[in-house]
Amino acid sequence: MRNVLLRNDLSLSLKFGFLGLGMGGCSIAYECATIRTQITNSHNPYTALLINTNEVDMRKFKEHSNVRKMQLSGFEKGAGRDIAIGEAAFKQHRDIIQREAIEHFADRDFVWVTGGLGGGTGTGSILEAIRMLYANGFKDRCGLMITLPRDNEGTTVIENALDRLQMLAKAMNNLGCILAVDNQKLYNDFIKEQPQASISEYLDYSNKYIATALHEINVVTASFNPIAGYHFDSSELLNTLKTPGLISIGKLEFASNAIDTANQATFLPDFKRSIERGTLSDGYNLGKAARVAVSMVAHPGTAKRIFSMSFINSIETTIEGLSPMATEKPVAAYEDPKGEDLSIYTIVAGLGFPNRVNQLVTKAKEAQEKAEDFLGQEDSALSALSGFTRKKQSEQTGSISDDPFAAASEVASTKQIKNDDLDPFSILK
Ligand SMILES: Nc1nc2c(ncn2[C@@H]2O[C@H](COP(=O)(O)OP(=O)(O)OP(=O)(O)O)[C@@H](O)[C@H]2O)c(=O)[nH]1
Ligand SMILES: [Mg+2]
Repeated sequence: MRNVLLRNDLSLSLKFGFLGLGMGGCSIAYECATIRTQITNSHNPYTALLINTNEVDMRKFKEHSNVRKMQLSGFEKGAGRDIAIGEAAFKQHRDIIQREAIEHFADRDFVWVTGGLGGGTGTGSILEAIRMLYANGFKDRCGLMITLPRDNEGTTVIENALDRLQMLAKAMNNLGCILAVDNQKLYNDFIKEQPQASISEYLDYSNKYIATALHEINVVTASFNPIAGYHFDSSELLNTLKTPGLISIGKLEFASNAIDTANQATFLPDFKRSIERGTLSDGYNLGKAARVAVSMVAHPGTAKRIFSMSFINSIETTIEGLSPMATEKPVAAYEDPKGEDLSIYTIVAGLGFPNRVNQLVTKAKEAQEKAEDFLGQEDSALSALSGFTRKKQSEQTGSISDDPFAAASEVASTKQIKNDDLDPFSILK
């Protein structure tokens, strides 16, 4: 499904709102809210409320009618990666944030609480933000979008993220979906394509990528007539987003002439991989999934050829094999009169945390062990130092008679020692 943003013949399933928290959360929310479509009366389909402590960071977001910015006064310098400060900042301003959220999200079908895990503001305020929305009528229409840090962001960032992930893990059965964006995965993909690019270019790319992925899922479920099988419609998309647990989205595009329906190898392995690899994160135990939905879109000519019963059946059988526990697994096929290729979108809901979280736990443990080793080394150096007594210089130099200048240097060094006696740390100079 190409040129989604340039077409005026598409519709949207759900009105999304984005409550951006901290720099990462605000950047993603802003990118989503600044999506512009050509759809009449939906040129600005999404809404964002951006909450941050840091005043300077807020300036990068331009004014838009559908974006509201709130800087938490008293915390202008940021939370400095301190979760407690981020949480305190949100709590202190909770009433006003609540008022703004109710006002801005009143007509929203679903609100994404969006935060980059690892810092102070977003990470610290995420639980409070969910509590606030739950207490104000958003219980059945909100979920979370969180980023997981990269390996090289340092121990504080990883530990902050794990701290809140532990709490989310305990509460997740009572929450809506959690969409995890694995920054390391997106970074690895990006660096392969653009090895010379900067981190800020990567972040920019990742935010656009996230916004587009979500928007496409929202469009594909509302824009076309189903031609075979089932229709995964807007209300089912909403039910899927309400499903507790992690959610993974996948996307696959084929040149339509690349597929031979009589030869499964031309499409089935790629289809399976696109679910396993996920667009934003991967490494899920798909066997645990509670729901899987597949939406396939193709040009009418291609659709007639490809969407045969046996093709749909092979897709259904693949899903059954991957996620046998899923209670709903619609496979929908659509004709797009303006489509050129075959696009397949999947959503898998009700999952546990991805393997990336295990990797972060291992990373944090390794860092702790390294720190202990390092401190151990320091201790042994200190005790070695305290047990060290400097020999007299004459003893160190060995046989004096071998050195014709020994007498002269002995006089000089004696003078030196006398002067240095004034400074207790002179031995270390
Ligand atoms: N995908 C993506 N991730 C981001 C972006 N900015 C930050 N992150 C991630 O989010 C994590 C938290 O960083 P920030 O959002 O800057 O932190 P904060 O919530 O503002 O917290 P403080 O600055 O400590 O108050 C980082 O460790 C990154 O992994 C972004 O623009 N896009
Ligand atoms: Mg910040």
